[in-house]
Amino acid sequence: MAYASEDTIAAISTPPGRGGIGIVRLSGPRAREIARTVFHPKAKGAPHEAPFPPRRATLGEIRDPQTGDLLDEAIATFFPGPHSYTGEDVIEFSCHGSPIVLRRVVEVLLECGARAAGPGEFTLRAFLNGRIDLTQAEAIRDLIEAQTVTQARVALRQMQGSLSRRLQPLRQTLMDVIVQMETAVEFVEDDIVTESRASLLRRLEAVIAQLEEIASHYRTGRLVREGIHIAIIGKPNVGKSSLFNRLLERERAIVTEIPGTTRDMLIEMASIEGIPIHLVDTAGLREATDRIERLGIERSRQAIADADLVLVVLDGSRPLEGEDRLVLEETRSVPRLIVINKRDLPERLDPESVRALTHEAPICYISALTGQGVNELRRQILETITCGSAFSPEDVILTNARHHRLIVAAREAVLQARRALMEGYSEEVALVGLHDALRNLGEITGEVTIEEILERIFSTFCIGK
Ligand SMILES: Nc1nc2c(ncn2[C@@H]2O[C@H](COP(=O)(O)OP(=O)(O)O)[C@@H](O)[C@H]2O)c(=O)[nH]1
Ligand SMILES: [Mg+2]
Repeated sequence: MAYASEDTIAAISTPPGRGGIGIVRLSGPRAREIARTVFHPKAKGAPHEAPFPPRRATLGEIRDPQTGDLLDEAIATFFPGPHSYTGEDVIEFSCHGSPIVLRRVVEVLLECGARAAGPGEFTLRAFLNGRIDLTQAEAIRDLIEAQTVTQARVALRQMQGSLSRRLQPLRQTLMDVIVQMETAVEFVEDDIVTESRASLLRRLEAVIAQLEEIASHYRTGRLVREGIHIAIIGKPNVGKSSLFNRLLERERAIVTEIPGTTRDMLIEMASIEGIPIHLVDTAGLREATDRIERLGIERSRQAIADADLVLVVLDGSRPLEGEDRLVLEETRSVPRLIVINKRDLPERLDPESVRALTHEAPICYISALTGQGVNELRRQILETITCGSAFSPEDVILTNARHHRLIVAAREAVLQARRALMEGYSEEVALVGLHDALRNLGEITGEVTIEEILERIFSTFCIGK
């Protein structure tokens, strides 16, 4: 796609704050010309007017061309289009990482005719210039925002085109089938048409199966991307905060033998096999004795309502009590795991009494104090949230709700086309569905672009990317 932007954009590309290095990026037709007015190579004999050597670091001074003031000593690198990130001429200034310096540098670039880049505008240009497709652009944002190693890995693979590569043959098949059918419409010869319908149907069925396969990744894909909320619930003193700390692998919550120690809700990020876990420690659920505790308990109820999974903690060293029954009652209708804690102490909790009240919920025995059984609990959590399907985050190719919606829509459209063919409607009817499917798939990679989509996607980027 040929795209010629008229203006040259500039922005700080490194995060806000102080650091060893801060990068200012300049992209567009006037990048070199603007850079020349502010940047003065230090090397003797370097002709000031000469263009920057491509892809080579040049040490120099950045000066305000109006006043001659020295702003910073920096390294400039020139990436000539079209083989640059944006596909245009790009200059990157590696300055000292001071927000004051970087802001000043951008200011003089703007004074020299550059325009301040909007969020994601460099990547938008990369897309418009055909350097990357939309799934890759979105993956760049996901990579930047990744909070776990797995999220980063999945984003990296998508950035390298894993999803686009899977979709390409499907688009090709749809196009082939469309061409065949358009031809059939042109040359109406009954024998040939009925002959090829069977084989066209087979091809469409293969496409439907593949779309279903890709869509099925979304369950785990969404887990990898968004993670899940797990609340730890139980009466006071059963060891909720101890378990919270165990799962976080640090002493985050205060643990004491005094019932009611945890009053407010604590939320921290943990991860199991690369799935981000938003873990919530709560005040004990019981008939409250004071006002603060009552408020804490209110929040615990909220946490139960908000959680994707609840860990119901019971004290294995004591018989089941009324307060435990209350907890089991309150968590009755949410997905839950029963965790029987204090395994290191003599067992006084009758498993049958628990079973009778919990039905199907899996039971794990642990000691939050010694760590015994905690890995098994992690495994059980993973199995519960992935519904027992073998989970390998490495294979996830679909994490994005937009992609998922379009793949489901494409599948629907192909199904409709197939139905039309099977029920003996004319090719024209089936063609409508196939064109719809193709358009949906095209929207994923951006081959069919709609202004609104672009705006929505790129506005979620940070400035300078
Ligand atoms: N023996 C033993 N004591 C534990 C275990 N887990 C927690 N405790 C103790 O039980 C008390 C209450 O623990 P805490 O985590 O604060 O419980 P919470 O009120 O449910 O948050 C503390 O004295 C802990 O040291 C365990 O697995 N074994
Ligand atoms: Mg606690």
